[in-house]
Formats: sequence, structure tokens, C-alpha cells
Amino acid sequence: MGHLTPFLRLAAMLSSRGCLVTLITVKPTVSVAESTHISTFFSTYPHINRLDFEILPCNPPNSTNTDPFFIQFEAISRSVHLLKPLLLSSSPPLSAIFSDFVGSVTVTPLAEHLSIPNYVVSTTSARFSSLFSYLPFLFSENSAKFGGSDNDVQIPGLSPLPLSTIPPPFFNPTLFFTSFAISNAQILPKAKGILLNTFDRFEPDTIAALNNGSVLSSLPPVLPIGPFEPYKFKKGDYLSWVDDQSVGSVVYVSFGSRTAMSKDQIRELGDGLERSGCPFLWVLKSSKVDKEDNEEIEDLLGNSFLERTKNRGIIVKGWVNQEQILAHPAIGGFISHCGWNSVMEAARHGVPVLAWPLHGDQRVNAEVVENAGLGMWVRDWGWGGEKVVKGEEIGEKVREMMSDEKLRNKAMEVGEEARKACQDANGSSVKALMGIIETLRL
Ligand code: BUP
Repeated sequence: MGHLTPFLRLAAMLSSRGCLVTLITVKPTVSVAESTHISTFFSTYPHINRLDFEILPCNPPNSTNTDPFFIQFEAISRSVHLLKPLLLSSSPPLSAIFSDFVGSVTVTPLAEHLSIPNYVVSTTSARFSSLFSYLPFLFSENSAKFGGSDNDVQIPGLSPLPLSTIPPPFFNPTLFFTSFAISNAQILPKAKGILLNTFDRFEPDTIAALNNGSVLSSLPPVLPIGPFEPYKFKKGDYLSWVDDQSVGSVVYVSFGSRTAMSKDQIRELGDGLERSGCPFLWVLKSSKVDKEDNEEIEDLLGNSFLERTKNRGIIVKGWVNQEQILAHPAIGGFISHCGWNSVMEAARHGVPVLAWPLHGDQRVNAEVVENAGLGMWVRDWGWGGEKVVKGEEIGEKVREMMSDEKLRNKAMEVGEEARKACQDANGSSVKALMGIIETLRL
């Protein structure tokens, strides 16, 4: 969902600005959330054309992957020959392709072969996008430094990235995750532009370093066009509970669509929320893929917990409309894994974040959140699964976030900047997006 959501948003954004849009989605999907969103999207936006990219079956015999989402990436890569006829079948013919940065190795050479401009869309922060772009060079020239005794990774033009923020698989170039990332990064210079779901005032130095050639002189223009506008999606029942809560009082808790915590950590988190004394809305996941998430809330947290907190919190197993929740005035804080869409949604609504990054780009994103003044981050809570953080500590940090007036004001300022960037015709993100559309009209 972290990749699908920004594409649905971008499709709606382009379409509402007069572009004729065709959305190509992969079939079959991994999660129920993906298929539900895709079908709801097409029924809500009937003027957006649909093309299904039917990929070859998953599970290649020699795959070492166990993560269902990575198995899907592998299947997509093996189905690349099916993409060309699909692109050529589009009527009217395509004038540009907007593709996911983790699909560049597949799409960019094909777009070049078909002489169609290809904009690569990065679904992460400008800071992580810089690390991603620079990855091939870290392994070739600087590998001693990368794996060595220094505590930082130095990417030209950027403040040093602490080694502890780098996703651990990046230290092993032979892993699928890493070699796949490197191949996608190597092809980036061939794109017409790189679009980011961020905005100038949120990551000014990094965006400047990407664009002035400091990070890599070979990169095409990097265009921040975020926070992406939400697309229309249904309201959830839980909103009536939120409506009854006082302004800024509720803690919203979600670790995104791909992250399930251990049962021990789920229980400690429940304990922490109870100790915090704050009302809470918690999206609970106990399995990576939603269709396998069968465990009942009572079995995970116990009936006595549910009894004690029944007037103070609601726990949702399944999908909520997060953007709508974060827009609600009752939400005063967000415990987040710092998936980048979640960060941009919090920024857009000026909601303070308690960062609890667990995998992948999330630690680098958490640093960005902290530096932008949108949130706080307890570094020693570790990567996901490294340790079980105790309820007492969680409760204390939640109280700290909810009562920190300076943080709340700063987060509100971030929200104002975010809205300025994407609402006003003179907003930096709107101008960048309109610039692309104008180029395509020429
Ligand atoms: Br869960 C959940 N409702 O219940 P991220 C997520 N979302 O609207 P992730 C909901 O999914 P990656 C839910 O608002 C965001 O737009 C949420 O993307 C939405 O994290 C998206 O925040 C989730 O980037 O993706 O899912 O972990 O691994 O790609 O970062």
C-alpha cells in the first residue's frame, strides 16, 4: 500500500489537472487492501483508464525470498516481456510514463526503447532517495567506509547518515533486496525526472543537494510535488467515536500496511497506551499480509485489557481511512513507523509524530521527521523485532508527545507549509507538477 497509495493519488492529481490517465496495476495483488483500493478507485474515477499487468505466477523454484512482497517484485521482474505489448496497446498512445522507483530497472529501458519520457516516482523521503541513488557508489568506491568502523555514511551534499539508520540488508550486496535496489538505482540517470512525495520546506537541503549535482551529477531533475493529495475513499465507522473526543486529545497508532509486531510487543504497546491515560485509536496488525491476519483482538490483548480500556480507546483490525483520521481535529499525536506516506499525511495535517521506525527506509525517515520539527524519536527502541519495548516507557513517551506544546506548535507550522506547497497555485509542489504537465503538452 505504501507504493500503491501514492500512485492512485498521483493518477487522480494528473487526471484532475486535465491529463488523460491510464493506470497500469499488477494482477494478482498480494493483499486484499490492494485489490479493494484498486477496484474502489476505478469505480470512483471512471474516466481513468485501466490496464491490468498480468504477471507470471510467483514462487520461482530457486527463490530465496520469504517476504510475499519481495516475491511479487521477483514475479514482476520475470514478467517484464509482457509489459511492452501492454504499453503499446494503450489508446491513445502514451505520451509519458510515471513509474515506481523500485520498478525502474524494468520500465526505464523499455520507455527509452519506445521513446516515451519516463518520470520515476520515489515513494520515500528525499533523504532516503539520495541514499538509494548513491547506493551503487557506496559499494564500489567506498565499501570500506560503508561496512567499516566509521559511524556515519557520507553522501556528498548531505549531512552524514548514521550507520544505525541504514537498513541492515544494505550492508550485504548479495541479498535480493540490496541487489534489486542497486539495479534500480543504476538506471535512475536515464529517467526524464524523479518525482518526490515531499515538499521544498520539509527537506530543503537534501532537495537542493539532489538538484545541484552534489549527490550525483548524473541525476535528472528531482521534483518535489508533495504532499500528494488524498483521493476519494470511503469513511469508516470509527469516525463517530473520534467525533466525540476533545480537540487534540487522541493518539492515533499505526505501523502501516506491511508491519506486524510480535505478540509480546503488541501487549506492551497496549500497556503503554493504557498507562498514557490518553484516548487512542489503534490499527492493529498481527500478520504481514492482511488475508492471513486472523487472530482476534481478545486473543492478542486479553479481555481484561479490553474491558479496562473500553471507554478510552478503539482498536481496529482491518483498514481505516488514515488520511481522514489524521485530518480530524481530535487527533493530537501519531505513533508511526514512519512509512513515508504516513509521514507526509502527518505533515499535511500538522499532527505531531512519535516515530517508531521498524524496517527499511523508516529510520532515515524518522530522522527527517525529527529534523523538520514534526516529531520525536526514541532511537534506542531499535529496529523491529530487535527488542521488546516496555509499556512503562511507551506510556511515558506518549504522554511527553501529547503534552509538548512546542512540538505541537512546530507541527502546526509544518502543516501550514505543507498546505501552502500543495494548495495554492503558487505553491512549490503545485508549480512543479504543473511544469511537468506543461512539458508534456509541448
Ligand atoms: Br495500515 C493503513 N489505512 O489502515 P506507508 C494504512 N493506510 O489508509 P507502509 C490507511 O496506507 P511502505 C490503514 O495512510 C498510507 O497512505 C496510509 O503507507 C494508508 O507505510 C499507506 O505509510 C501506508 O508508506 O508502506 O504501508 O508500511 O512499506 O512502502 O513504507
